[in-house]
Amino acid sequence: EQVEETYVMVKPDGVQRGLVGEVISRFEKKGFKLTALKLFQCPKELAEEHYKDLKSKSFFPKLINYITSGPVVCMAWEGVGAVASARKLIGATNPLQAEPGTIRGDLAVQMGRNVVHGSDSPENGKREIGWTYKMTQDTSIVEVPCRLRTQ
Ligand code: YYY
Ligand code: MG
Repeated sequence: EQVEETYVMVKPDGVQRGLVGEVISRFEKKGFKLTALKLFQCPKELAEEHYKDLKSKSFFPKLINYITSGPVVCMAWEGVGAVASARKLIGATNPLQAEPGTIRGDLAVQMGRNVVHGSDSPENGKREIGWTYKMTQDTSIVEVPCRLRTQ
């Protein structure tokens, strides 16, 4: 096992439900190191790029709609075997099949509202972290408001 970085994103439902701290806490307690964090409204083009492998799926339009529906919290976590370990902490894609003790197993019921994303390979980890840096450095996109409504 080697030191890797993985991309973890609290999806809009997780942010709205106030689960950002819960997600961060689980990764901190596991022992990974937080190396980047950003509250970010994902533009449609980036969402489509992020999920491009799923483009042919019937749920793709809904997925893009969901992921762009509100601010997300983008993070990079570093550690030994961080990519696979993060996937274990997150749990199965379908929260009803995710084991208790995992984020999705404990905190979600719907596939289309499964709280969190985690990279599925070290290569994708690098790629996904890279997009966030690139997009957040693009001044035209930094202007996108991502302040949460309070009521
Ligand atoms: O990596 P992971 O998030 O666990 O699953 P993916 O197969 O990459 O799918 C991405 C995303 O798409 C998933 O988190 C929920 C959604 N989705 C869905 O709404 N319906 C499906 N049948 C499969 C995935
Ligand atoms: Mg995936």
